[in-house]
Amino acid sequence: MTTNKKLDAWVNEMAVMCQPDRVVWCDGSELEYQTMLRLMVQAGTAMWLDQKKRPNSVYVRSNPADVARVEEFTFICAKDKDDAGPTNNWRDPAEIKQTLTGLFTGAMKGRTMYVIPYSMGPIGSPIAKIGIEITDSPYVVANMHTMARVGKKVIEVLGADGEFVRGLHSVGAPLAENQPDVPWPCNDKTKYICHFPETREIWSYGSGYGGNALLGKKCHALRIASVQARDEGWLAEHMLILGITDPAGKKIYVAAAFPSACGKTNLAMMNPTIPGWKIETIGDDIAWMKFGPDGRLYAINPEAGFFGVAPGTSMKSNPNAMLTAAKNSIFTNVAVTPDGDIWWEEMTDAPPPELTDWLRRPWNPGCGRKAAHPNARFTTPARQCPVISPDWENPKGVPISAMLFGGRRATVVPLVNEALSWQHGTFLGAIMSSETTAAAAGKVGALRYDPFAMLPFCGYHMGDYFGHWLKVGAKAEAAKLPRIYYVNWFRKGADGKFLWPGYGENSRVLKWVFERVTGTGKAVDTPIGRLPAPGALDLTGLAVPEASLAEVLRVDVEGWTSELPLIKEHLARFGAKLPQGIRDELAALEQRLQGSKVSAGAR
Ligand code: O2Y
Ligand code: MN
Repeated sequence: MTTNKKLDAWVNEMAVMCQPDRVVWCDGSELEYQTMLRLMVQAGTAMWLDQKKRPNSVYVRSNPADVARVEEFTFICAKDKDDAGPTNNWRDPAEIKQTLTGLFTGAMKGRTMYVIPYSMGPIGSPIAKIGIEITDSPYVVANMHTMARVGKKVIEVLGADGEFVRGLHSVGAPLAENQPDVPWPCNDKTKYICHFPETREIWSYGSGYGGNALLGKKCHALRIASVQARDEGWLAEHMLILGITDPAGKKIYVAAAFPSACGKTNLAMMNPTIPGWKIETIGDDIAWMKFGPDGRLYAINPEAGFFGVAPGTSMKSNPNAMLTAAKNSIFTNVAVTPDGDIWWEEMTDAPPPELTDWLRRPWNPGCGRKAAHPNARFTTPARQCPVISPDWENPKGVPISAMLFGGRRATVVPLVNEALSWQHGTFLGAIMSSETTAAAAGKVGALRYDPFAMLPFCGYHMGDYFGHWLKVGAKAEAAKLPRIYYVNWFRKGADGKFLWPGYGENSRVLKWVFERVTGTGKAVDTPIGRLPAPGALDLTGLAVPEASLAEVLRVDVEGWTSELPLIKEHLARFGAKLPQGIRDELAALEQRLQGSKVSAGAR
């Protein structure tokens, strides 16, 4: 199985503790994937979809108590509480290991323990990292097959003394002898998603869903990797990666960070509306970036698939995601049609006349309930995406020319704003914010700061994370660093309607970014950064009133000024760990805003 003594010893130790009926080392083969699907169908976890409509695809319904990431049970277990910082839940590693050892003892009785060797990133890429996930869930094995590179080749690359991230996962539902299983085993009382940054370990107990259980994704590729990146001088970010090519064939690569529900997957695989321009997808969720020998930042997508949110995805909003998920996919918590296909809210203009909803109940359009869970997901191979980049598996990664930060802001924040420097861009990332929508808990329209969209995913103190970004910038040649932009597709007018059409029209903003980094785009200096000069944003053929375009690009000095106390309060959370560079940028912004009011008053 492996010549790696550390791996062998760890798997044996975990097997002794978890007491599974058998241990299976995953080889990553197609046969293994099919075996997992069949096991899930036999257990009632999954149902085959109509094989003509959705070839080789299944439909899975989870336990209603296990439908999303559980941030309240997610912990960073660093030795020093201060290393977890104010934005993470913390547990003492020794104490929580004791609790977890108690929970994991006998946790896999009656089940199979699967050992999944996986590579985050193309196998053997200098930017990729290896992990081993131990799990008692066939659903996790099947999803990991799609989301990561799994199997024998990984064991070969790991070799006798390679390092790996240790991930232990159990649904926390041992079976007594002859006890029948349930379709979605999980533990509805106890859940722990624990990260041990110092020892590069993840222990996840009680949930079988998404980010809680597919440990390569958020747990490894963001929380643990962000700590590795800090220690080794690179960046592990919650960012999509795309390539954009102009009509002359010149191509650049862009990475972009947005909080959930801001259309990251849509942007990653958009069809541009401007003639002659092309967008290609490298990744839709995570970017790992390291400096290449030429001094530029190179990015890989550590994942091999998309775990996309289904509701809202349609042939209108994201045709390329729909086409990707046409086959070889797993659909979780969506609704199912009488003829064996899937459906979710907004997938079609009119809903089908009858469905079975995600809770197995009959559903019809007038029944007043959602057919799919709002966090219903499709797991689908990235290689099937019609606009996947030919470079998406390039082991060297792709050179990043620009980074976008963004949020959902109805007011104040303009369509696009170029940072004045890497330090200013880091400041813009640090103050990223979104207004909460009716779907989120809490007050509608309240500002939620989500620095770099990493709030739930940074494995260490967020103040140190800002410091790491500044250090990365300081050690690089400034001209070779990506330029940083803050974008906002969601600004609204006085009538409460969106000022900017979004979706494929966002390619106009990407075109300006392209032209800025390649030297032809014109900009004007403003107190908040550089905005497109008059005429610099290509608006040809765009049916949007002049007044809306003026408003979406307006620098709202009053609005920014009245937001300063909120920004200060947000940054104060990081106490003494807030880097001087961020303090300086805050002071500089305040001064520029003040100065612009004085000069406006003098005019
Ligand atoms: O609910 C989950 O477990 C999935 S969360 C997720 C999945 C794919 C991409 N991004 C996210 C996220 O929360 O950022
Ligand atoms: Mn994400």
